[in-house]
Amino acid sequence: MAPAPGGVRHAVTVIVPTFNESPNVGPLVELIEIALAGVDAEVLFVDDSTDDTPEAVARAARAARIPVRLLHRDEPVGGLSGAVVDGLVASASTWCVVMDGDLQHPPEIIPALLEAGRSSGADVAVASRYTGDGSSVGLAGVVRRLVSSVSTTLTRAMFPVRLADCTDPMTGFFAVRRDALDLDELHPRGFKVLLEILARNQLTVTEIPFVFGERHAGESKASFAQGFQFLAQLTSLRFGRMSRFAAIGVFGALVNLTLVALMTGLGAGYVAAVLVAAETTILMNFLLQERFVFRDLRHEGRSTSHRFWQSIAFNNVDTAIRLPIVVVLVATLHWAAVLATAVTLVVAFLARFAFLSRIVYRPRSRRPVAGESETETVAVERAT
Ligand SMILES: Nc1nc2c(ncn2[C@@H]2O[C@H](COP(=O)(O)OP(=O)(O)OP(=O)(O)O)[C@@H](O)[C@H]2O)c(=O)[nH]1
Ligand SMILES: [Mg+2]
Repeated sequence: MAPAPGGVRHAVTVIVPTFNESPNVGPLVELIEIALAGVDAEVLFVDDSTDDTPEAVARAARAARIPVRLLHRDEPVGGLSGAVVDGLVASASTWCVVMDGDLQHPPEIIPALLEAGRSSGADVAVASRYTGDGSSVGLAGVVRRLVSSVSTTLTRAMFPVRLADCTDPMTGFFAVRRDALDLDELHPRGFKVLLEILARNQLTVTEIPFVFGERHAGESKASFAQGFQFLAQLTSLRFGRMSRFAAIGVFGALVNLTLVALMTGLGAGYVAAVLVAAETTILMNFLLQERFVFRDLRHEGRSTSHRFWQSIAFNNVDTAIRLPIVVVLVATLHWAAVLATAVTLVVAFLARFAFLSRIVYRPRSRRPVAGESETETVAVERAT
């Protein structure tokens, strides 16, 4: 992964994702500077703000002795998580510390966090609200604290191995050994970047407790939408593409049967109804899988019309093969028609998923993720 153009290799980069945190930037930089006195460190703000946060960062950079950089993203891909990953890409340091920009994460414990990582030899040192003396007291309201602890328990239950040593996979405060990460593997979205990192990489974890404080100034960006995004992230991390593909397959099968029932009910011929229903479902499934299953791979593979005709051809061949097999299973082996249909559908489902993943949506070449961020970083370097 390429370091930021002109970026200097430090021992530590403190990555701070910011969205409209203007009043918090100055106080935060002052506290980080005190905490990291004598350490070869830089602060990197990865900013998607629409307010004057970039100016606040420029002011703080002039006042500080510690190097302060700004990576402002005009196109904020992946929200908070995307910002953190872009920060990791733009850092050349051995250790990256990730923390919020609103002072809910106390900068004074950064040295202890780094020391925990270094002395244990772990890849990630997590500042946890749920170990030892840690606490989430700064989360506004009982409901948010409850949601946080319930979703943490649920998440750990879903990843019993990868999260075995991490009591707080939802924290936004951690230090990571930059070389231990495969950034190309991450699909950053939403708020939970540590979960994405730990679920997709085989990493060793150590923890220290911390008290999640109250927001210093500015407004919270936490919302219901993020709650849904979190559930989508969790499902996707745990069950992957295949579960979304299966959901669309089941939905398609229901639409198919409903259409057959409707058309034959209205007096259409059986064969015509089956054919119209099959073609409609094939078309609908293509549109749904483009949007919900293979969205991230669309631009890396072949053209839309190529994908369309490959999918249509495959599904029609699939239908043409499946029907005679059902007839054979029923007529010669005396299987029930429903069982024979179900078995061929399951086999066809697995074959179709393999075909789509391996052929239709196969990337033509591995795109270097660093490319995008390098452009953005250049813009930033000018801004600071
Ligand atoms: N770059 C970037 N930063 C973001 C985005 N959304 C939130 N942030 C930053 O991520 C950090 C965490 O967001 P907060 O709104 O404080 O979320 P929270 O701490 O769960 O919520 P509060 O307890 O209400 O503060 C802050 O520094 C935000 O400015 C985003 O879309 N892009
Ligand atoms: Mg906050």
